[in-house]
Amino acid sequence: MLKVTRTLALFVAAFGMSSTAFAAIQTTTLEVPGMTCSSCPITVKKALMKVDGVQQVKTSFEKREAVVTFDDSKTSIEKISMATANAGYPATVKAAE
Ligand SMILES: [Cu+2]
Repeated sequence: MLKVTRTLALFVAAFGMSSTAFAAIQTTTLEVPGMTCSSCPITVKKALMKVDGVQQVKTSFEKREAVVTFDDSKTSIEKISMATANAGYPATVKAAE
């Protein structure tokens, strides 16, 4: 246990500022073409917010997209798009920041 802690401390020290690489907050725009009325974005948002690690969701019915902010140490784009697909809205990645 002590050894692990020491190794981790050295690792953090070695990487300095980039220690945030352990958990990066990412924002991804998903294209959700299946949203056909103004209540669809609400369903999509609810499905996305249930995913562990998702921090913020902004859906736009006009643009047929969902902007998802998530912690990539807890979830992934694959899990996120699976959540919308399970809710009936298959999504594809539009752009990643
Ligand atoms: Cu709808």
